[in-house]
Amino acid sequence: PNVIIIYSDDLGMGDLSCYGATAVSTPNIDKLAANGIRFTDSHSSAATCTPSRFSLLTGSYAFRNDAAILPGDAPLLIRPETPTMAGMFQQAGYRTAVIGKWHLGLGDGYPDWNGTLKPGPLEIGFDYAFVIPATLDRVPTVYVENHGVYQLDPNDPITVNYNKKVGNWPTGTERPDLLKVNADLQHSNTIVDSISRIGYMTGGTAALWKDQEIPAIFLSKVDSFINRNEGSPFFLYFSLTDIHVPRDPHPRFKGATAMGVRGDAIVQTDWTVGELVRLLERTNLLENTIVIFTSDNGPVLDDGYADEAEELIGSHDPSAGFRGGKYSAYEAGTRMPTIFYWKGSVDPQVSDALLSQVDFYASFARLLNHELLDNEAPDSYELWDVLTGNATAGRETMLTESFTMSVRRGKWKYIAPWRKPTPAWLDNKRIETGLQQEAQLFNLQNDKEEATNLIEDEPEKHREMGQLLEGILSGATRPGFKKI
Ligand code: NG6
Ligand code: CA
Repeated sequence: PNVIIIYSDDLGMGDLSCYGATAVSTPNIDKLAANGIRFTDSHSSAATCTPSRFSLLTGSYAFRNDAAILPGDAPLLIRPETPTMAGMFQQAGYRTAVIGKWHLGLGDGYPDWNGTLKPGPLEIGFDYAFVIPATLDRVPTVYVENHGVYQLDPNDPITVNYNKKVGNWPTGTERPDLLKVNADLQHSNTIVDSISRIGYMTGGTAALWKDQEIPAIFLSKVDSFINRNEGSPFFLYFSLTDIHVPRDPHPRFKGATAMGVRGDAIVQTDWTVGELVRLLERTNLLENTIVIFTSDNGPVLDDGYADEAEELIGSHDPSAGFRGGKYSAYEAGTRMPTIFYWKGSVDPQVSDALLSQVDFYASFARLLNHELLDNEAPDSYELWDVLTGNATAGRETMLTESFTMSVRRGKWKYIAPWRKPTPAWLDNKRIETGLQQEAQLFNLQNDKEEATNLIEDEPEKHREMGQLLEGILSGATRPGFKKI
């Protein structure tokens, strides 16, 4: 079968109606859920984007590579010699593509925006790439197709700088009157498309993206990728930019919810999924295509722009009753909406199995009959039967990363102490990071809200969970893995 992983950005489990949302309706995603496996305890490897994406593609916990949120001008984080899930599909004869958000760095050293951006996705297993380099709120605000900036006019080269202003395009600090949405200081650098961003840029006018058009542009690239590869199976990592900030959905979604742009961006996400499914139907591929829908980290309301996400949230709970959200060590940081859809090939059900996105790698290896190399996918567990709803016992233990590290063993959850200062930009947000000087221990069985810290009451469990974490930190967890 073809395999598509739809990876949304900053979408919470509670943001979808199939997980209980009532203030927004997501019929297209709900349809996949109703006819597939809907997971309730499936996790990204981290509470932020870059580390989660690193883990998804490499089957490795992100700390093994020091993966943290990357600036928009970072070099490629995954070294070309690292085995990736895309590379595995490629070896199995699939055509592979990444379309959407990248945020794993480009190039060696400093990216050459006006030349060849290499190494990048094409050097780590993708046959085709059409990406935005980092995040919607970071410069350069251009698409990259394969090895170069898309639609760049060579007479109008791009300059990017994350430390000081370059060129004479106004910044949000200088010209707040030009903005469609106000932003905090970090997001008040160069203005592009009436939105100020993190970082400074100038040049590349013909290549600049228009925020409202991004989902349709991605879909058109998906359409041509699929049509180009008629006859051969494909693996598509479809990495949506919704619902990350700045949220500027297409005007057709304006007012689709009473929650402002954040709610409307959820509706746009659902539309994108619907369009993709219709494309698969049109091309007669739906029955032979596995579609996974999930997200990279938990939900956040105010992430730098005054877009009224907080003011208009009403009783909507993006964290679906769990504590925390994006950046947080608590459950909602990594507990992701996760749907496995394979028309006609799985028994629709809800699964409470514990699962991590690092497991997709080894699980698809099983599908492909690919025997993992000694140095491949160090933390990935083969859970194909769980993914497809043929088994209910998922992982027994799991690591998740925020700034600190957390481990699960069954329903027990341990959050390691954090004794360094919280980054200043995070400190002044109203975000429950879960970072505390002392360790925390919860029993999610009867305390899914992580309200009662049992660290004093359960010294034995404390020791056991601490040891579990030490063990994970000291080496790969996949049986059979050998470093070479
Ligand atoms: C943070 C940004 C935030 C967002 C995040 C990455 C500031 C103050 N905040 O540093 O806006 O871009 O990085 O989000 O700079 S993620 O989903 O890609 O991890
Ligand atoms: Ca994200």
